[in-house]
Amino acid sequence: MSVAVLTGAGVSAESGVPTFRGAGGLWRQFRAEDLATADAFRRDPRLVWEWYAWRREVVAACQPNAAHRTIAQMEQAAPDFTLVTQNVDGLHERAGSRHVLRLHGSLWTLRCTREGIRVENHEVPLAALPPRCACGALLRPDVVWFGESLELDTVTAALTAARRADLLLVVGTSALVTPAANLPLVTLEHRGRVVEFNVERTWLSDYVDETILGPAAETLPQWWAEYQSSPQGRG
Ligand code: BV8
Repeated sequence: MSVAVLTGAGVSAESGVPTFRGAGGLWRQFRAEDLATADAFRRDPRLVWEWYAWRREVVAACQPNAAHRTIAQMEQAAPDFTLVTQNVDGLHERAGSRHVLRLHGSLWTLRCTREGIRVENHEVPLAALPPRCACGALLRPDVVWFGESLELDTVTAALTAARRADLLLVVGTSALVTPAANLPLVTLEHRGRVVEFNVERTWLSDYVDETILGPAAETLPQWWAEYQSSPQGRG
């Protein structure tokens, strides 16, 4: 039984991390699409870094919630399990998930714009804004911006997991950003079962096998407990 989970910003909502498109998804009246681009960074690296520095401070004060913890328990229980996340907040790792396919990178890694080298950095607040590499070049957040391609090996692994999944759980995503939003369709195309967890219906709801409405920190632990005591889960 191959199980995969795809998460979006909604899985971190109850930890206090603002989602992108729901209430609170704005920062100084900017939309993510305005700031999460290479052009915005070229035009005003300080403004873009102020947004990321603010997000790092918000996330550093948040704790993983019961949905993150349930997904970490699933990884321990299911021999064939893959977690794919669109999130960059690192809360899955802090909840104990050990293998995380991070489609869009991480707030906690910086990348030199000249040499391309990556450095882990958990300074809150950042020592300098914008931060610079020892070589003098600007450091950028090591995230995938709109219009940038995802890391090929990460996307390939995520597509393979979606293709092989007998069961895919889609947790807290508006499914508006591609290629992540295509993963559930790959599972459906390969006759896997897809269960969506969200507080509202999305365009995916018409295609998936089941949509469970409610906050993921409540619905996912409840679903997991019922699944574990079902014949399927005990098998
Ligand atoms: C690519 C990292 C090839 C940065 C992010 C036109 C021009 C150029 C490109 C495009 C275009 N049209 C389409 C594209 C492709 C584009 C795209 O999809 N754009 C969208 C906006 C239409 N994609 C890309 O550019 C990708 N690259 O395709 O490369 C290419 C190259 C060049 C040109 C074309 C193609 C790169 C996409 C990666 C962008 N980076 N993040 C950062 O974080 O700063 S995306 C960003 O959105 C986050 O990663 C976020 O996770 C992601 C998706 O959003 P969600 O996670 O779904 O969050 P959202 O707020 O939307 O929804 C939250 C959901 O949770 C809601 O449904 C809500 O109801 C629910 N919820 C709330 N509370 C709860 C809950 N659910 C459960 N419980 C709760 N308590």
